[in-house]
Amino acid sequence: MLILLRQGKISKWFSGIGQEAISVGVTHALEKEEYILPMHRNLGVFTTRDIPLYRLFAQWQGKASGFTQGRDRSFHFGTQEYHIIGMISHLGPQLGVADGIALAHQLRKEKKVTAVFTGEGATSEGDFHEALNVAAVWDLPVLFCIENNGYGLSTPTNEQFKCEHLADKGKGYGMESHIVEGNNILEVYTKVSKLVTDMRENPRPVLLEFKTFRMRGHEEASGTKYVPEELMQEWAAKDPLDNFAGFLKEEGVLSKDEEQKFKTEIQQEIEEHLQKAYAESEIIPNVGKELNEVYKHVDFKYVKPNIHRKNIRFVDAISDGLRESMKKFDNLVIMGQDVAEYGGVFKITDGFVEAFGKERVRNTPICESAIVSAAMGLSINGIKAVVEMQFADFASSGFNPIVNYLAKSHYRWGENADVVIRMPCGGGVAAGPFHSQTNEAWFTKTPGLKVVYPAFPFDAKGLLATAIEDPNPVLFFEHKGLYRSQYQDVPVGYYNLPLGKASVLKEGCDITIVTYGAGVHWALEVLESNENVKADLIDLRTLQPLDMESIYASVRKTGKLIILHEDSLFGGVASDISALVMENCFEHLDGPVRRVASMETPIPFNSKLEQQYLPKSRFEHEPLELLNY
Ligand SMILES: Cc1ncc(C[n+]2csc(CCOP(=O)(O)OP(=O)(O)O)c2C)c(N)n1
Ligand SMILES: [Mg+2]
Repeated sequence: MLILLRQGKISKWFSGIGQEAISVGVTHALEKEEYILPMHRNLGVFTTRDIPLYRLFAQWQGKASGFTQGRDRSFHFGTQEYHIIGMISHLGPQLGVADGIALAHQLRKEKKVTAVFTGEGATSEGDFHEALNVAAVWDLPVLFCIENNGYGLSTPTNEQFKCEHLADKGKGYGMESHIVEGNNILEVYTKVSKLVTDMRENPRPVLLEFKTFRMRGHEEASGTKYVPEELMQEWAAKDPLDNFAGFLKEEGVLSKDEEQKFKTEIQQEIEEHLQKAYAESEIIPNVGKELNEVYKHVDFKYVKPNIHRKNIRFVDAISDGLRESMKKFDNLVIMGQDVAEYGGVFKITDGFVEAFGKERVRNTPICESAIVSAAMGLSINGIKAVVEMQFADFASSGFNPIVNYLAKSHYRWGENADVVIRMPCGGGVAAGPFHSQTNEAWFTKTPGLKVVYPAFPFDAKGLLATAIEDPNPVLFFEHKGLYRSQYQDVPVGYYNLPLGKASVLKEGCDITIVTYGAGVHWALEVLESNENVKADLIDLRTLQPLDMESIYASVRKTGKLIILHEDSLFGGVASDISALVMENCFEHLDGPVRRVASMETPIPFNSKLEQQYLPKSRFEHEPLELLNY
């Protein structure tokens, strides 16, 4: 690998030289169908699972036949074929994903262990703490493997954590933990084999700290100047390969000739597979292909609503929709803070534990990042998940796995994230800057996510069903102000509605008003008190995919457009709609496109300040002004 790297025949690669015994030993101790989640130094996991080398070379050369088709580099890929789930660069989320995979096994009553790796540096991330805590509380059979190799890039362990051994942290999580001599393959293999055999029968997480050393730089370009020479010598004497070979020779198991024969064979294998990878075809960029593979393809099958309807509130429609999906999909799990017996802070899952059991309606510790990661893991292992954010504001604590893991996995290596994140959002309830935001633009910006934002009970129920059916990650915004103020006759039983279709609530030839969420109700109010304004009122319902065709059609007719939203102005959805309309309908416009949105401040608590912040009052005169332009 070192030679190939220097020759420029493979791209960036992180050496595991000195640490091989851990990857190889752990992987050998697991069954082939048990998932392993490696890090950047774990080449031994991939080779021990017998992935043909040419496939690895093709990945590192960014070839079309690589695991990511040239879309991601180095070890950043997974493969269901080999039950290996590769990392994202952010390191920590892997640990929570392992929790989700293990939970899926546990729900199906399968006796399987999941192993996940981390460096000692990444144990400083909050994700490490969150994932261990969740695994402990839920008794998940996850083997957490810390490779303590002395450095995180250039930072030595004493600048990374204060405890003597990372294994000592196990106690704080109520978790069994052990220190393992990581450079001794026999010790690694025997200890791990014994442990996982027991964990399959007595499910529980176990924390292992493998003591080892990184003999090369973080990656080759960065070198090892900061490592004292004595340390290098000390650990060179403990080299796992030399020592194991020496041991086998002493025991009379391996002769010099045999050793040479193995080496020659492996060299030939490498050479042969390298040539094969070279022969693999190069990527030919194709815009359509790239765009098509961001999301898993969905064939929407319309389920017609029942004619029997009941007059219910928005909040009941969400609850009803969730309940119908729980009945339809027996592999659907709901996770969130206080969602079980308590029924969630908005009582949407009230009674769900009685109906579906505690296994499927799961209270979580307060750890959004680990739970979103766990939802990804559930999806990888065949379970659908709905995650309830207690308030949409708290999605920021799970932001990283949403925008980097859920959003990017399908594009990167074809793995979808069958996860819906419910987002109770919105202002007007005097709840201050952290319980009132409508943060959809954080997510509409990120390719790979779908974003739904209904304004009526009927739409909320039907779109939630579709969001849950959809195998892609969906952020589902529910405006808290609408929960108990909006009533509608909603069909009983299961039905769905397509994503990416706006609804035209009013038709008029003078002006187009585009909005969503609470904005729809503000616009309706204003139009009702201004009967001389003849407007098309478009409720977007979903923001990603976005129904631009309905907007263009209306603007071509009216020539005038106002976009209204509750989010603050800059970088909001209105800005993109405005730009797209200018680009595509310029000749049809008879006036400037107007964006009406909240002020550029955090959302304040005092209700007078809040009313000033929100765009409703500023919107009132907009239609007339534009009409008179
Ligand atoms: C969230 C995040 N911060 C920083 C980095 C940059 N980074 C990549 S690997 C690394 C060091 C990791 O150290 P450790 O966990 O000990 O693993 P090792 O490289 O020693 O195997 C750093 C700082 C990153 N990838 N992700
Ligand atoms: Mg390290």
